[in-house]
Amino acid sequence: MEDATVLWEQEAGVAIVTLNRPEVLNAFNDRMAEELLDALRRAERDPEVRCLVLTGAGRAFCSGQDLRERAGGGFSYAQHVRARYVPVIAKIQALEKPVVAAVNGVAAGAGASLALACDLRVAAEEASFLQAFARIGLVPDSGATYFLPRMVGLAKAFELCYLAEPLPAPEAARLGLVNWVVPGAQVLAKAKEVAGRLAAGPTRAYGMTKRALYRNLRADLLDALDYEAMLQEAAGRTEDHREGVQAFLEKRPPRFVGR
Ligand code: T3D
Repeated sequence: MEDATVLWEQEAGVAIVTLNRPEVLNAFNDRMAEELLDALRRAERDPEVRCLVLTGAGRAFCSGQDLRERAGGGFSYAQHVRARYVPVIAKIQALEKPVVAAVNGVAAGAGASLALACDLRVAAEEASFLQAFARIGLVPDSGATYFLPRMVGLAKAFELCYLAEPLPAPEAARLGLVNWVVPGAQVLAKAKEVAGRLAAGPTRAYGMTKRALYRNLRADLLDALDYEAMLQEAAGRTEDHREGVQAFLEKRPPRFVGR
């Protein structure tokens, strides 16, 4: 049997999902897109998984669409993007659990979009983000035009998309696109450390926080305030909320169970 294009490991509430086509810098073929979506669904279903780390095997995070599959013609780009990339990006956004990208190396094209779609990014010092699309006469997809201007501002987004030069991780951190930059050998360990902390947190409150942050990007203030109140009603009924308050009153750390 062919090797899996996406690997799954699970440790103490954290699922580590690794893109596994290192010979092409983890470029997406159809199979890898399907297997990644399966892994995201598994993370969604499994109550033992309370945080997800997404990373790449070898020296890259992900180089976007496998361009060896793009020689020739007679192919619908719209259909392909909708069938393969949109479900993955939408699932990461809809997943009510924290998702941390461990960007171990270059993230290019849809691979950069994939990293941007995660909630947090830990990047290796030598990693970079490349809006590779213009280099091959395509437009940024898989959420790049949504995430980039929100994270770095419109002027920088234009520069990155038009000039298609690699953005080194330290500069990406300065711009607010990356949360932590660490030496390459430590990137997975740092991501696991962050993920471990999140996996021990109030999972349902995190899930609702994610919903509110995304939803309220499009809201006016009164609408955002009301949505927060509605979610607070649900968060206030969780076991983790009761435990958090009890722990505060007893002057001890909380033991959140994710319910
Ligand atoms: O098609 C649709 O459905 C539309 C959707 C599009 C979404 C997209 O993602 S479009 C953008 C596609 N991606 C790219 O254009 C990036 C292509 N790759 C690169 O520009 C460079 O490889 C990198 C800047 C990412 C890294 O450069 P470097 O010098 O570190 O590595 P390399 O030597 O270029 O690559 C190493 C190997 O990986 C090489 O194979 P070889 O020669 O050792 O056999 C290279 O061909 C292969 N590789 C890298 N990226 C891809 C790839 N093979 C197929 N597809 C790739 N995307």
